[in-house]
Amino acid sequence: MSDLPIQSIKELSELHPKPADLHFQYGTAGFRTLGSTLDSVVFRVGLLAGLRSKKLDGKTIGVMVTASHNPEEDNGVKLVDPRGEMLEASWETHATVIANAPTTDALIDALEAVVRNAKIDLSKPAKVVYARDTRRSGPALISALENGFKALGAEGRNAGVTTTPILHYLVKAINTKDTSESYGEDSEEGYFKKLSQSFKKLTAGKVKPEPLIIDCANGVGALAAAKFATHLGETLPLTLANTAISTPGALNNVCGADFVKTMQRLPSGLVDHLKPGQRACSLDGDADRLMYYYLDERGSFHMLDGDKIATLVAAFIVDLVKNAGLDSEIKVGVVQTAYANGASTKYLAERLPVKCVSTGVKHLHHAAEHYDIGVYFEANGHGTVLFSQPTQERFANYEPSTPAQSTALNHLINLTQLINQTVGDALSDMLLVEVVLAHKSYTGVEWNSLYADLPNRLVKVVVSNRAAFKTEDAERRLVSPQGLQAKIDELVRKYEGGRSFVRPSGTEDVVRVYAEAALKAQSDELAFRVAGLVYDEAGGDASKRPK
Ligand code: G16
Repeated sequence: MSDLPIQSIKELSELHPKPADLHFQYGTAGFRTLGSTLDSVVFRVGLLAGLRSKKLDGKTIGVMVTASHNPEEDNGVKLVDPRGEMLEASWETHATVIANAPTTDALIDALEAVVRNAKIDLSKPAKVVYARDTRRSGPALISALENGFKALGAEGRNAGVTTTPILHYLVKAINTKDTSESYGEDSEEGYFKKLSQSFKKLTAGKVKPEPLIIDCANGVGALAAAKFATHLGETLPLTLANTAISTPGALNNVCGADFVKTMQRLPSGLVDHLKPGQRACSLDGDADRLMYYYLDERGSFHMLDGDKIATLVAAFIVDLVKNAGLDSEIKVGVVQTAYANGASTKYLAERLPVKCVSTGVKHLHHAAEHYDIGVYFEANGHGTVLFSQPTQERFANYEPSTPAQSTALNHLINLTQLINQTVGDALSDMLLVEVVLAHKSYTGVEWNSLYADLPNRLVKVVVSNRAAFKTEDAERRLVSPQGLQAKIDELVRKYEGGRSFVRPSGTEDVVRVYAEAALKAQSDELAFRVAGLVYDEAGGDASKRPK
């Protein structure tokens, strides 16, 4: 057994001291906070990524530097496990401990404890692939990360400025290279080729679609969408909006998927371009979330969110499985969170199994793995479809008995190539939606009419200590602060079709309040009254009391 390279860790750690007054937490999507405070955290994540790789026998680990939907001044860092999935939960604890070690000596002690507890063989190689989004704090953080690799002697591969889902793809492609489970060429180009070729196969013979407008949130999705536009050509004409990736202050500002979902209105930059009925969609800051929408003849805005995407896609896949003659052996299920609109859950549950889990892709992903085909989407547009390995093998060896079965089977096989199964991927999901719309000959209006959303409202409350908020039952009920849930229940009973829940965000320093009711005015009122309760209970910032 070799030892930790203590001298080089010490020397480089001194260049990245931990700010004394800050506590860091590996949350819903890794570490996220002001980019200017993250130097020590990212250096230490570099060390941890190396250890994680050694623990997994030298498999390549991913590191993504991004704060996704958060404001431009924020940044973040998260680790990706070898199959392209989020970091295993037990290592999130190691990450938090290591990030908070107050001194270099304490850091070495914490690293040694991880090596001991996780039984890591330090003689194994360490390999990491890493990337960042377009934030201005990114380059300096990447240097800190590289120092972490250097300190541990890990081999790093820089994937440059790219989307989070492409980084996840690369991790899986690298680790499955030259195996029977090969995920594709381990390059950005390989990703674009794989997805666009399967898209072309899936839409062959279909009517050429009207141009689709993409709001790129002034983020890294603009670069990836432009590459897709070249690969797809006339198969899917794309018009890109909000592509100002180097304009300070533009990222996610009055645009992007999170803005559209929260404000339920058009992002800036699209008003003059969108014709009635024309499809448009928004990506978020690292292109892992997708929101569709259109304007009707009267100019009213209609949003097609993650729930609508889950419904569209699940129904399409269920039909294909049935048409292929595989419905008795392959089961499709859907995973949602408490934010799923009640009308979507009702619609889905009448047709197939539906499970509700806590917020965070990692929770949805793991739950979806229990199905032969698991469709998971958060209402905020983050999601994908997983085909289990046995299901993919069944597709490969199944012999259809009719031409119709053969066509459906081919579509299913092509879908396994089109969909980025490692994580929610806005651009892959966008192509998936376009495939379904083309097959069904649906416009946005027809898609939207599958079910009518219950009016709903999402509100953020700034409180002095969001850690005081603890939940149970997949975040649908509060257990702390004591007594608050009973007050929420009492309020909810006064509203027809009322539903509301409160949970602390894992990516922003706020508590989130969600409310639904039969009428729009009521859902707004319920959300603000529950937010008022939260504020009163938790000593919120007086200037930010929800009104
Ligand atoms: C991240 C997570 C999502 C989660 C979202 C909001 O998204 O990956 O699963 O829904 O944060 O989480 P919270 O409500 O805890 O702040 P993204 O797009 O920012 O990476």
